[in-house]
Amino acid sequence: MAVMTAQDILNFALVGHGTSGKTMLTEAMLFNNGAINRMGSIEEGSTVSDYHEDEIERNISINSSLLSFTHQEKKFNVLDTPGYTDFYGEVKGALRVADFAVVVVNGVNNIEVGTDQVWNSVSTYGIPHLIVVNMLDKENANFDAVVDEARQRFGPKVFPLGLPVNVGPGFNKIADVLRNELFTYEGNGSGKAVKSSLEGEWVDKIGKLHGELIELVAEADDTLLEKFFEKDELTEDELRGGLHGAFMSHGLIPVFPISATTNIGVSRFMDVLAKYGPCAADFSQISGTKSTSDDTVITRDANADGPTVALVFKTMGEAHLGELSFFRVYAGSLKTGSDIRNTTRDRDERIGSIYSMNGNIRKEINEALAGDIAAVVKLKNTHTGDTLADKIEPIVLPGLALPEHKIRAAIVPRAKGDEDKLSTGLSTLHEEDPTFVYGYDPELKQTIISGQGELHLETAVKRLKQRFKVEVDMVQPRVPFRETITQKGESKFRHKKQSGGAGQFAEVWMYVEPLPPGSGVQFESKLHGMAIDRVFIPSIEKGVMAAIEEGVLAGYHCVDLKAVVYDGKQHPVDSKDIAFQIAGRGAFKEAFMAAKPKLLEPIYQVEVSVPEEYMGDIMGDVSARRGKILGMETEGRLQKVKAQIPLANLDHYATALRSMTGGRGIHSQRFSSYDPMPLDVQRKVVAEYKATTESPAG
Ligand SMILES: Nc1nc2c(ncn2[C@@H]2O[C@H](COP(=O)(O)OP(=O)(O)OP(=O)(O)O)[C@@H](O)[C@H]2O)c(=O)[nH]1
Ligand SMILES: [Mg+2]
Repeated sequence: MAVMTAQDILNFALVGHGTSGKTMLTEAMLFNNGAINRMGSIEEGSTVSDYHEDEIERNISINSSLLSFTHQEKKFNVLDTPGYTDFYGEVKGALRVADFAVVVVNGVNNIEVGTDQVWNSVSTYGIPHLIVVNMLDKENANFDAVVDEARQRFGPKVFPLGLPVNVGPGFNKIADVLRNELFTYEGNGSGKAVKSSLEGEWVDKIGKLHGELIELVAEADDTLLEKFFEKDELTEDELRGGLHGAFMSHGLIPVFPISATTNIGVSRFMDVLAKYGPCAADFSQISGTKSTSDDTVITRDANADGPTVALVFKTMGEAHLGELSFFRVYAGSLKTGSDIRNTTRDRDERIGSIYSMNGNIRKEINEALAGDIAAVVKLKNTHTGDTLADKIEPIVLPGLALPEHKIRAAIVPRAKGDEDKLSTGLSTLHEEDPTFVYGYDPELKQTIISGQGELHLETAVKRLKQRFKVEVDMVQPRVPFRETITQKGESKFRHKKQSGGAGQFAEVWMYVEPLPPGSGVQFESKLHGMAIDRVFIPSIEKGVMAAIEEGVLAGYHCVDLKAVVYDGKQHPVDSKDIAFQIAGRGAFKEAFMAAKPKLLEPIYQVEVSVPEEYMGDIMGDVSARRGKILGMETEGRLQKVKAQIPLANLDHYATALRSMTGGRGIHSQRFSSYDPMPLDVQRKVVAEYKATTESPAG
């Protein structure tokens, strides 16, 4: 493949709801282009894009893949992203570097919750986008219904560039709005079509749409609009000239009818993109900050001659090759053997072999120019989201906007002595995929991993085993309940040990009182007389703090209270540090129990989006989880429910939602507050704690 410049490079991401046919669309594109001589299939695990073992096993995309090929002298860099929401970080990474997005919609299921989700992300990035309606060879496919729904949801600029003819198993023709012609496909999967004149009802139907398209394109450009007002039409050349601009300015959101598996409409889609699609050179400026510590914004021309700027949007460990960093060059070029600065981490890097990628088919290239997307092998200090830039003119590009975590689990290594391997494995996985997060939680005393869903975490655990040779079990993380008090409580606690050996004596008089929520804990000494020597105050405090960490009622941290020591007693010989620590701890516990203690539990704010028909199930489930509905909103065919649910009852929510809705619901969750636990639940938690701490009777 010749080195291509930005005018000839198209960078786009395929995004959409799970199993809408993104990967099969890439397969058809590769076939039409001659990169492969037979289309693979998802069921046989033989596609170019879904080549990883876990993808083949589950018949879904898990990683975004880069597929690069030339079509009509343009280089297509296609990022095929997973639709399964557990891997949404991959979508965000791809959209960060794509110049436009192709939203793939299942022609039977219409706009789904995942379509909405990607649409929101695409809008946030502000990049041009188009819609591909797939699966039109299926019995119940309905192209018009998708266009109607998409218009309602995403606005009047949504416009079909072709209408499918013979939708259903016989789908073989497309009436083309741009050319006013009929494309008849051979019907043997070859992707080839012959053009002919439109006939019958299609003449008027397409003629009318052609007229509307002219208006839409004219509206997107002031000079064209003037011409349109003068003559009440545009020439075909003017229409074509305006198409690219309309697409770029979001004045036109084209819709293409296709069937990926039978390869209908795909070649026409590719041709239109090659001719009118945004190319990398259309995005002529980049901006970032001076450095990670200096957020002065700088803007640069994105051309191949200037200093190099590139962004790593994905890192992946590949068998037999090690880590590959996928990058997009924005300015200058990245060359094998050159030195570059990782400006995000202030480290130097030497660029090794660079590959143009087609799934796992790699072609070594020595250089990637501004506008291109490729992969480089083994960068020592560079992780996903980092900027690589020339030392002479450093710049830090915005990193990836990552989704919030949706699920947590605790992990326990199966074998002792695996701690080092585990921590290397965890940190590598996090560096590759920043949506996978880990850490030791001192409050829970567990190593916690978090991510986007159960499958995301399972995939990580599997990679730990396969790549880092460490096996772990995933267990439920403890829930960080908290303990607090509701009124003042007092105690006078004496610790005395005067039999055998050195004696111990300390007496602490203390009271505790509640503080407002969120205040944490305070310790204060209000000693008036000389009953206790001041040197023992830190000992008492240490004892109190130990009790606060250990918990009193059920073994959880105590919060929102003040402990005050105001008097006590001591012994001239037997009073010492340890004695006052013990007395401080005892006094606190007694005072705490006298202060009507209660348990608090973490409450999460949960937002669920589902098609209307699942609302009943969702609401029932929320209340079964002791949740409260806060509100509901309609978003097109979807309903968005806001609720508060205790973390203790949020186990496996993503999975439960998936099974309640057949994968048609998504949710997000985030910590909201600590609330008092209902008494019956509290009794249970306290009883469980007692059962584990008290020795069995007898
Ligand atoms: N009949 C029919 N089936 C299709 C078509 N496109 C894809 N499929 C099937 O739909 C299923 C999902 O296709 P994929 O290409 O994996 O869809 P995807 O959007 O890449 O899925 P994820 O990446 O997992 O989100 C597979 O069984 C495909 O064979 C189509 O045009 N017609
Ligand atoms: Mg896929």
